[in-house]
Amino acid sequence: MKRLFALHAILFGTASFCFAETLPRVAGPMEHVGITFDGTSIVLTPPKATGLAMTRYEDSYDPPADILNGRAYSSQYGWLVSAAFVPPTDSAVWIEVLSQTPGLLTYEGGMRPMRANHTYAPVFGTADAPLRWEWNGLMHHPWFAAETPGDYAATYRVYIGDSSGNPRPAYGDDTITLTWQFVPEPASLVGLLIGGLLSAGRRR
Ligand SMILES: [Cu+2]
Repeated sequence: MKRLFALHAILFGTASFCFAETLPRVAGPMEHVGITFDGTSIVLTPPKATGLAMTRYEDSYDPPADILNGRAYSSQYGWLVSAAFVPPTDSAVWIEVLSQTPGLLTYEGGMRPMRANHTYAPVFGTADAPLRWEWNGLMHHPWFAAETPGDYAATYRVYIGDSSGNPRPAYGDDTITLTWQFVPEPASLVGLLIGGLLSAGRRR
């Protein structure tokens, strides 16, 4: 009887934890890629840290954030104005992925506290999304994710383009490479506990 009660307690604890955590987590400090325009060229400032951790949780999110379910992810990197500027007339700032590790997945985010309102739409080549993405000038933390443990990297070009994303060659661009590490986690504690209890029951 005691054993059964313990198992129920663990299952109940897990279920209530999952229901409470319906939004993706925002682990770690923000790491910004600074963006400005000096009148001639885009100028980027690298984030303070690189090789950021992607972490896989036992959470289950509701759509549209469910694209992160079962995957390791991070929203630490973000695009942010480093010095106020006005783009040239009839122009926009575009961010284009030039190369990336196969298996790196990216979804549209925004400001981290606003994550209940993010679209979680695929961007930067994920699920055949365009490689180019128009930046609206606000702080934007995309959701970077992966299914397989390993090292990940992506190189982006930030440039002045027209409303369709065609580069305007009169202006200079800048590039930045971001990196992540998805370190495999040990088997979940809850899974081990339940597995242990079940095998203990079978042994009887
Ligand atoms: Cu930020």
